[in-house]
Amino acid sequence: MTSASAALPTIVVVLSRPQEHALRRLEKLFRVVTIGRPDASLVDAAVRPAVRGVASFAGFSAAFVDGLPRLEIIALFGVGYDMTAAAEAAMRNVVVTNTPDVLTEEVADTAIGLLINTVRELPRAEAWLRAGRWVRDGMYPLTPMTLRGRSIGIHGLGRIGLAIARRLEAFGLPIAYHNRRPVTGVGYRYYPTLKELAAAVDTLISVVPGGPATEMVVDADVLAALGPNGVLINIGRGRTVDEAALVEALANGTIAAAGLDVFADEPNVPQALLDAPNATLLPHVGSASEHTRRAMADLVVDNLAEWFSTGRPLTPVPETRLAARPAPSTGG
Ligand code: NAP
Ligand code: 8YV
Repeated sequence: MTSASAALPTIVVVLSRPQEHALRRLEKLFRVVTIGRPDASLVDAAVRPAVRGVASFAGFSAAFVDGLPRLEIIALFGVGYDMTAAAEAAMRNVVVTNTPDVLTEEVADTAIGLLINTVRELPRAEAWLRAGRWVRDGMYPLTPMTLRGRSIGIHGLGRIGLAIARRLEAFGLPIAYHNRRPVTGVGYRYYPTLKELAAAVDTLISVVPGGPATEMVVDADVLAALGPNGVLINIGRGRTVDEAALVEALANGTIAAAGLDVFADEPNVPQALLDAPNATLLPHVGSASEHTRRAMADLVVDNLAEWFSTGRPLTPVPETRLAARPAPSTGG
């Protein structure tokens, strides 16, 4: 360590996968210690008391916060922070930031692709071509489902839900939604319960945050309400859907098809879903372009930079919006 870098605030970078560009930026601004998972004991005991910030590409627990006594901020990679201890961090006056907005359009694009693939069976049609069946067996069969005439229900009309809705407006499809509260200034019909929304539409797109309030709320009742022409798209969090009920609904025709980007126990996908011909499955790639992942990583760095230069993080999560920066201290 040079004497110049010793004067910079110490931050820990928790990486689950390489983010070279963000790491290089962080190294210019901070004295960086890198660990592979959010476990404070992986930080040298002599360094732990000096750590003031964390850039986490892999979440964090309350024990992790407890293990870093001088911690001020954890900058998370990703907008969803359901698998983190944000509330516990807030109680310890530690700011938590996430990466909203910069991924909204990418995730909405992915949702539309997943919807079309699910309804028009495009991955299966391509597999037909690649397997030589176009030559051998002729045209791929006409798809029983179409987007034409469908009505859309958005479960979670937030940043991404709205971006999906705007795209589907251009497709000429009617849109309704369910949130805990109606959104002001939108013309889409609001349903106060998810079951009422599911009963009113035939295409349900779930994009709510994970957590206890949304755990398995897309259950057997909601799927039955969606009906035999029903399509479920989930691009929010896997645990929002009761996967066992979904498997049964796909097998017995309670709904027609599902398109899933997220699963309850990633990266493990239930065999019954892998075997279901009417399920279209993606490995959580909603935001996964180089462009958008770079923007997310930049926002992680920008949040830390702002905190340590102005005391005002750019995108704190609501739980920690009021956390305050301690009086400036010098060094370490
Ligand atoms: P957001 O702007 O906060 O929108 C979330 C929406 O969900 C809000 O409209 C909120 O409205 C609603 N909501 C929250 N809790 C609810 C509940 N219990 N019941 C019904 N509605 C509820 O968040 P966002 O930026 O759109 O992101 C949404 C989620 O998408 C993230 O949290 C993340 O889990 C997921 N995501 C997935 C990917 C991917 O790669 N697949 C990528 C990015 C994000 P009310 O508060 O009025 O209820
Ligand atoms: C990321 C996401 O895949 O932002 C989110 O909530 O689910 C995705 O953009 C993830 O957070 C980072 O691995």
